[in-house]
Amino acid sequence: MKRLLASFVMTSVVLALGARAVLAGSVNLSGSLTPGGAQLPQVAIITTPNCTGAYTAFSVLYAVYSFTVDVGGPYKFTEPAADTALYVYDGAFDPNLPADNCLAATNTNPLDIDVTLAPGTVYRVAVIDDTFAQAGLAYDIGISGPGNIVDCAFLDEFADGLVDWLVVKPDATETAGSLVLTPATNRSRAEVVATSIHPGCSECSMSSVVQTSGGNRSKVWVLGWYADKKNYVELLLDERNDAVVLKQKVRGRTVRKEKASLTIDPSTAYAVVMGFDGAQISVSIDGAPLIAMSTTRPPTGAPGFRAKKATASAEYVCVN
Ligand SMILES: [Ca+2]
Ligand SMILES: [Ca+2]
Ligand SMILES: [Ca+2]
Repeated sequence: MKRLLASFVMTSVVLALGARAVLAGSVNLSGSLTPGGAQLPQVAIITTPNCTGAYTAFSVLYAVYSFTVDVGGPYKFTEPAADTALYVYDGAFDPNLPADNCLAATNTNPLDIDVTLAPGTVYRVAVIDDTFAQAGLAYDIGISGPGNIVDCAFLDEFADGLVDWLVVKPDATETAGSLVLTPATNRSRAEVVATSIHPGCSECSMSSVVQTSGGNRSKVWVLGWYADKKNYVELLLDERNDAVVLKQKVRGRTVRKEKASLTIDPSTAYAVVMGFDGAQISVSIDGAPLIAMSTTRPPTGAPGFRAKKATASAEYVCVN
């Protein structure tokens, strides 16, 4: 079969990602493009290492994944098949306009390209069947780099101005693309959890980029595995004391607790990744492993945030 003149992305079927290590600096996104599956109506032309901005009018099978990183730097993208092409997007991906937001692209097989990424952005990677035949193929996208990579089975970029998370305590808004928590009074907590739209998970990871206004007695928490008010995991970001404290709550009791020192500055973004691998709850901030807390009680639930005597904001939440 001939290859397309340009190359590109594949598609869809974002199911069944294999088992992955928690907080790993690499991830593999594997699957199959199958005739009858999702297609791009046109192909963004590639001159490795990027899109040219032009298109070829030809429908191709594709798959696309969203992911985040917690450390800035070069990340390697590989794909071993003979007839694939790959695109990396900085932000949103529009299947109808697959050259928009194209950050990097390659159709030189086997695919192997380095792309500079940073925390705070949700990236997409797309793969296409780069043949005229469109008979489908199996793909295995490898991504590796200096930070933790979380591909987003669940993603909220807080972009639509509507808070559809469960508001446990007001106030929560989506402002300028961020979730913002503003406790109503100096004594109260603002708290939101994703239980309204997330089914919960156990052996999973969550990534977010958060900041706190800080100040005396300020407390901001990233919540994980939130099942209900008595069963969850909380990570306290204590700006004043420059520490993080991880606790697991079961039936309202703290059953596990670990603390680590970390300089936390007000109004500064921190990339937080928490994961549970079946034995340990791990916490990494800006790519640095801070806590690995063993537990015999597997937590299950959804992500969330809480703030007290501080305004807190989160740029996104990505869970897998
Ligand atoms: Ca956002
Ligand atoms: Ca929203
Ligand atoms: Ca501080």
